[in-house]
Amino acid sequence: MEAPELTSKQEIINIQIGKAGNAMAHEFWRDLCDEHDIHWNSEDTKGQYHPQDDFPDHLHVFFNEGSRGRDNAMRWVPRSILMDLNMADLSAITQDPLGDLYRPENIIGNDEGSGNCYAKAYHTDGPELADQCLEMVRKEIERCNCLQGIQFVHSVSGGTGSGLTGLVMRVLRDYLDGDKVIMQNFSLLPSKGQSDMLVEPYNASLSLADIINYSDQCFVFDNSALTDICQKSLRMDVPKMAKLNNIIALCMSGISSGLRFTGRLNVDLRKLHVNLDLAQQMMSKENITCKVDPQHPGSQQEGVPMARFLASWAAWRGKWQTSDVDQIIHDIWKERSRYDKFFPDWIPNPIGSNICEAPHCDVKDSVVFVTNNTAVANKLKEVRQSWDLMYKAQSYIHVFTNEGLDRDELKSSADNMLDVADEYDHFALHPDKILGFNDSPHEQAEIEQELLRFQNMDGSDKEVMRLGSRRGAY
Ligand SMILES: Nc1nc2c(ncn2[C@@H]2O[C@H](COP(=O)(O)OP(=O)(O)OP(=O)(O)O)[C@@H](O)[C@H]2O)c(=O)[nH]1
Ligand SMILES: [Mg+2]
Repeated sequence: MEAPELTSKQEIINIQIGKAGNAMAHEFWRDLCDEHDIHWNSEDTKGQYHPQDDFPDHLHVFFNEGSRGRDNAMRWVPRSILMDLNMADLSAITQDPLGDLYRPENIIGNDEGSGNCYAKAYHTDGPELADQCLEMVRKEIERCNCLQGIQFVHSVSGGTGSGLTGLVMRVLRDYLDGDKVIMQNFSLLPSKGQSDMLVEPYNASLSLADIINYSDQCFVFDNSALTDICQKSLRMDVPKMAKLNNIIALCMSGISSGLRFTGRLNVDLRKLHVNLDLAQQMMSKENITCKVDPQHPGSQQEGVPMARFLASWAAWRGKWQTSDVDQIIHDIWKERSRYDKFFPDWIPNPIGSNICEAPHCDVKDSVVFVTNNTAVANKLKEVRQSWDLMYKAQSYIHVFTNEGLDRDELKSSADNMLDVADEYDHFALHPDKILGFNDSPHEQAEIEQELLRFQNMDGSDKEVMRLGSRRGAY
């Protein structure tokens, strides 16, 4: 069936890089196909759109129109570029029934391998692949009406996910030169004590420096937090990798749901029993995708300031009433709520929302809560600590310098990471009363400017999202 022609076509190009990146994104595409009723599991109708519900689908955001089959049915093609320096890992993805949907020319890889090293992927084996990727992006842009963004799905721990992603981001930023195309990353960060890769801290610091340089917003995950969600919230034993990827996919599809569906106006929605339980689930540490404590009370001893929510956004999916959603959000940050102190009073209306009536394909009624929380500084410091241990012992530095990476670059990537952490701490430590007497004139001017930025926003989730992801602070 034809997809309904809907409003503006604002396309997004997805680029999935490395083993974890491809596996995570593959689950995202499975969710998208299921939610938009694009068949992937039946040979006869593969890629075809057979709507089963009356939620209008904006297929063009993530899919291209492909060729027509014998029955004249259109085949929809994910707008995705798949990259890896290890073809064997890529074929695991492309040989899956859903793998047939990808455009074959957009599968870019070789068998060089990165040796798990950022520098090898960035300097030695990556450039040729990055050129091919640029060529594919050019072609994708030609097929687009108005490109709104490019998203990267990758891990920062592996050589390919870190180095090749950084290179491709740099090449595309140069190519897009000032265009208002949003770049966003879905990045898998290292988990403390779980590393299976020796040079992970170097890869991670170099990759985070690239994200700070080139990306507009970054959504972070780590396997240890995802495992906790599976075990504590979903009561599973030992979750398989695929389950972790499902949770990432759920977040990715939730975040983009407002772009992919139109809300209906006169819906007869079931009145939902709203209670604080939901607010608690949204705020629960057990449901966080990256292992930090967004409600950290702070500790002078450890030099950790109290965590603050700078800007947040809730993507609701399913049968939610606007009034109920407003109530839940208000219950979270209203004065004297149990979370009140974590919301600085110099940020008015700190939580934006959007409601998408089309539910997630598996979980139905749900909410994805995205927040720019200062506690992420601890994650950055954690990576920096393991980096320091390696660097002090001068371990494996030659692996990177032999591949053309400057020692200073390695050092400055780690410093960048710490700068961003400091910036977060600075915001976390801001006194709650605006323009407090203790602030220096310089600080006052800074706060005033920040405040002005907040006030100039119309409160729509789009704006909040942009705010939550000022470049350099994600
Ligand atoms: N959540 C999740 N994590 C994964 C998956 N596959 C690997 N990882 C983790 O991701 C991290 C990076 O590994 P890879 O993705 O294999 O690395 P890469 O980007 O292919 O880079 P190379 O080192 O060049 O192979 C490791 O810490 C793995 O534990 C996956 O399917 N899902
Ligand atoms: Mg790999």
